[in-house]
Amino acid sequence: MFKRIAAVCVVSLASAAWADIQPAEGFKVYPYYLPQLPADKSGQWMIGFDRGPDKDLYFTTGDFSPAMTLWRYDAGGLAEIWSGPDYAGAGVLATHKTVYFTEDSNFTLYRYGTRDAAAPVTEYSQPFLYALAVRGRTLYASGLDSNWQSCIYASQLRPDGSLAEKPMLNLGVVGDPSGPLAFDGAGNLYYASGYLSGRILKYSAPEVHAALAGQTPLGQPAQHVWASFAATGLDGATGLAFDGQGNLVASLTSFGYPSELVRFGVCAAGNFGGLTELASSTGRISAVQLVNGVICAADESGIYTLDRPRIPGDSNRDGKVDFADYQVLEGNFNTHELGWENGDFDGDGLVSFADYQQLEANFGDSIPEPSSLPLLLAGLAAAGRRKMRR
Ligand SMILES: [Ca+2]
Ligand SMILES: [Ca+2]
Repeated sequence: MFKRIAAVCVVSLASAAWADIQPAEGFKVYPYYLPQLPADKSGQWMIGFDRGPDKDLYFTTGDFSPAMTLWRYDAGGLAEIWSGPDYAGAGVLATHKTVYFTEDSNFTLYRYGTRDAAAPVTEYSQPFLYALAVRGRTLYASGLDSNWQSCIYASQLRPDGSLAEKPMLNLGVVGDPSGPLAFDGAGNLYYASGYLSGRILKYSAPEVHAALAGQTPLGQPAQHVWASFAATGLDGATGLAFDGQGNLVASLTSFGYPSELVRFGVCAAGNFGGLTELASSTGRISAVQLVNGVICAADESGIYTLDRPRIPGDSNRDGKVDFADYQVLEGNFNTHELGWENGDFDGDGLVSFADYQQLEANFGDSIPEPSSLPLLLAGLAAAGRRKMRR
């Protein structure tokens, strides 16, 4: 039965062709990181990602041979951490000093200590773990029980990142096919169906605590429906994250593609406050994460951010390209820095001459130090040309 689900995924995803994400009116799509994988892995596409507290980016890629790879992108550039002959699972979670990721061939959860020299280790196995989330020192996962009912599982984390509870605690049946989960700042748990029902459930922080304490399981999904997105025509979600304003952003699909990125408004009282479409794709928008205050979403080709229109070169996003932006770029020049805010405007993970050219082309007239700027720009341009000739 598990193999059959994997086979459905194969059919569903294989025909989705690296499609562009199209922004909704008023928004634009910007590349956050489009990895250049080595030739022997270039056929793999992005599955999941997370950026840990140490700012390193971890992501998985995979294909249907099957093969999957865990990568890290940091100051040293792109590094392969682990690879195996497995279907990549949806879950990648970078937290504290530990990265967790899942594969969907044998439903294994791997643990990787980012400060250790050791390779990732098998931490836990249970059909069918789908999405991962962490709050405090507790790891949560959505998955199926032996009766094929979707449940929320949890385990305390030991100091070394290993799971204290194996099997993981079953916090209760949440009804809908397994989808992503996320916590708001107050510890309320939001859970989106993976397909079929098109709704998001909400369990309050006290309800989660009671379930963790073994008092009252979560359960009663019909009484916990927070929002429905059936009106979008899509019935499932693959990614869920809170944005910097406390609203919930989700990638929606009907088991593959097409897909949409939407924002569920959260009212002051915590109620659902309306749906805003951010982007759509004929392909598959999957993992969603808040990175440095900006919502990032992955499709097959890489990670993108959705934002109001920006001017290329405006690294601090104050609406003008000026000396402050130049200083950011200069400070990071020729380093492996991710993100527009660090001067990587084209999303190749390197602050380079190509980024400088975008800044130069849009350089505005509000320059705090007009006398010194042309010289600085000329110096940087020369440095860039020297680098390019090499
Ligand atoms: Ca600026
Ligand atoms: Ca760049």
